[in-house]
Amino acid sequence: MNQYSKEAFINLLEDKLTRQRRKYLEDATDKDLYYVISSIVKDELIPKWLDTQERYQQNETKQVFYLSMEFLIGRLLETNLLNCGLLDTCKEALLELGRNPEEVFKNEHDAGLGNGGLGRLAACFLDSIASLSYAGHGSGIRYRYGLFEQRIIHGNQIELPDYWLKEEYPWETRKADEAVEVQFGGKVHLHKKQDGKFEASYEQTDKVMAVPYDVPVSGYQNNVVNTLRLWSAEISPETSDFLSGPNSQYYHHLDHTHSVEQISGFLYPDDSSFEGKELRLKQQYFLVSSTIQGIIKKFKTDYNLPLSSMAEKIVIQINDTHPSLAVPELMRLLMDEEEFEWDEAWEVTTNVIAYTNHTTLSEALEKWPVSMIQNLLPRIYMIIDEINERFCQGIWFDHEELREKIPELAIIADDQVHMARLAIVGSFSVNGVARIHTEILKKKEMKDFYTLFPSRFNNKTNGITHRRWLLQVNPCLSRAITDVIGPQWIKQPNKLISLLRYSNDKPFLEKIDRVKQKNKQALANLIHEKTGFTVDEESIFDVQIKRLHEYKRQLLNIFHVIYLYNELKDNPSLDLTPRTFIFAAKAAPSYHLAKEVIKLIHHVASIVNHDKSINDKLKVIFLENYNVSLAEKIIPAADISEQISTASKEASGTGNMKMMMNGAITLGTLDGANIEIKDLVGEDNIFIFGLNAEEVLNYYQNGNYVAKDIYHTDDRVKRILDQLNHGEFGAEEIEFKDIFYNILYHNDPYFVLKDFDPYIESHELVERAYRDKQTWQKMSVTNIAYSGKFSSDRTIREYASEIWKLN
Ligand code: 26V
Repeated sequence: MNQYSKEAFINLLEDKLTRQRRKYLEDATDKDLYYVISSIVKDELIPKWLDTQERYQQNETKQVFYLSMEFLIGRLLETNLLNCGLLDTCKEALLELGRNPEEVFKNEHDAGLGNGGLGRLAACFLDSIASLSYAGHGSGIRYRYGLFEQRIIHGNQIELPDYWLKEEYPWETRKADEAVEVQFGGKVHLHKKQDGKFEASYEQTDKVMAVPYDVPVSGYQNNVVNTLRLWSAEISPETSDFLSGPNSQYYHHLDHTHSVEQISGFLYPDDSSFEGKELRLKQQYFLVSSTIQGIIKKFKTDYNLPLSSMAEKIVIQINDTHPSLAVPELMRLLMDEEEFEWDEAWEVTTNVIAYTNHTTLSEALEKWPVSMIQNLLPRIYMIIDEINERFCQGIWFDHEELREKIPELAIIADDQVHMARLAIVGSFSVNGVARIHTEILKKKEMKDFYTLFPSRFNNKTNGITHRRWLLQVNPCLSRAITDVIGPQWIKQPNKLISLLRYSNDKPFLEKIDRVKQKNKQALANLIHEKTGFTVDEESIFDVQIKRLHEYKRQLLNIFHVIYLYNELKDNPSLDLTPRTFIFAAKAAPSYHLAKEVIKLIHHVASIVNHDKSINDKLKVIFLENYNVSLAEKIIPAADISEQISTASKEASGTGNMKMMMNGAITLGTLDGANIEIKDLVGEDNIFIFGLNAEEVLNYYQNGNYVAKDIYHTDDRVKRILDQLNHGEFGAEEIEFKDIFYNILYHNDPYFVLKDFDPYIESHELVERAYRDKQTWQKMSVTNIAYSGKFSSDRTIREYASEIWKLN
């Protein structure tokens, strides 16, 4: 595939080292090598990048733009090497030079421009789009600070700024010549022109320059390089004139510069809870306006078509409601800049924009105060108002049966703009991210919209890129797979299904087991290095890694650990398969209860891990600063994948897919994509427990769940809660009272107590299954075999053929 021998690669490396870093090989640090190898890879990518763009232009290819406030891309060097076919050569070259490739790759700072699932999904999608040779690009914000770095001090989460751009980021190219201007505030006037049409003029707006930085998105060994365009907010040249003015103006200028640069200053660290912060709204409009201006400009130069035909060539997929101002912004640009009539503009807009919903949690639904949008984006507000007016009138006249529901359907209601409603009304496709999630949208959360627009709703079950999450992070497993079924699975992940033929093949099972053992050893070393704790490599590695949220129920997990600990204390000779419980999770900085749970996990860990009387049968590990790179280390070593959300709450989950693909067995509820995993692997190859979605929703509706009853009848539960309440796991007595009160006096909103008993039972089944090595290995292989369905290649093919209509 590539032109370099190991020797040639080493020569190139030496040459670049001297020219770019003024260093000889002997003196080069790992960082020097990182930068130099990145530059070699960039040289490989750039001609392909240019060719790809030219091809799209020449062929007037239909293109999709994936608009997202988050792209959690992690490190890129290894991926790009793999995609160029240079990974093996590079690794061999480094080894020959006595260098450890991992140590070199580690010098890349994770690009943590996302919170969790939604941002990582965007990154996996870009990978699949390019690898399947589709014309699709990402558009996001170049936050100067990514998601905070987490430190834990005495069990407390501390947030440190993530200044990921401190050193040069080698993958980006600044494209100053493609900057556009974004306007905020000011006044709008509508004038009637001679032909009777209205014209909008803007006065005294604050102008901000949006400067794009392009990052290449390479496809897997197919010569395709698409673009992730990240926009940065800068002071507009018009305003810069102040610089030469008198002193007061100078300071005013500095102040203004500061507030402009704030727009791309940092990523908001909340996920799943909406706060109406003005700066966040600015960020959203900044992303949307710059992206769509860029698209229109490019459309005019590259396509020999009128803008009225935009929908034939352009799709804008919006990742949740965060970029839903795309609807009024596209309307605005078409009407105010391109002289479209309302109906014409509406026709284009609603055929270009498609919306993906990622949550039904009511607290996460975006609703902006009317006054905030009016002040910050007066023209946009006028347009939203008009969309709303027409939409409500349409219901009034054409859907009498829904007249009463207008207040629940209106885009503007109770002095707020409801962004999900705007997104549904303004787009041609609305999709959920797993089968059950889409069903809940259609039957419950968005029921009336589904009645209005049945053909818009569709499901696209999430996926993950198997290139990163198997091939790259687990090379030994990948080799073992290729050894038996050949390499076709890399291009066609569905081929992993052939592994079923080896699910009784003892030598293969043993090989898979050795690989897992090796990965567990590596993780054990990392755990030791990071926490000082020694864990038993033979123990069950039971893993829960995801954002910390009540609905994800890390609390249920730690309650089980406390239960096991209590059992061992009562009976130290209890025959228990040793377990290592591994957690990693960031909590939103203002999410008090989530932070309490982190603290509880740490306090339990410090008691359990130091208690000699339990003979190392239990260990509790919390790895701090969960991010993509840490996930890459943990996932290949997982035996059990904890996916224990309250049923109906987790839209899909994607960590479940990553761990399944690496041979872990899911222990989970019937929620999100767990259900689809279960349907594939069958009940014997997964551990399912607890309430299902219907039961949960019925409890909520009927209000007939009483947590206190369980506290009073289940001694195990009472003991744990009393231990919390009496400060047995706290430094002082008051610690963990909030958790206690939340469960007993707020009636356990996420059914931790209700699912406690079935969860314990399920863990007992896990333990029993693990004792029978061969059965376990067979389960593991079965999971890997069926995981091909969860490659994001499958997901992207579905988007491309059913929504985007790409070739
Ligand atoms: C929500 C909000 C609320 C407003 C403030 C800022 C903010 C930032 C991010 C979010 C994201 C919430 C939605 C989300 O992340 N959903 C997750 O999407 C994954 C990919 O589809 C899916 O696997 C998870 O189940 C779902 O929770």
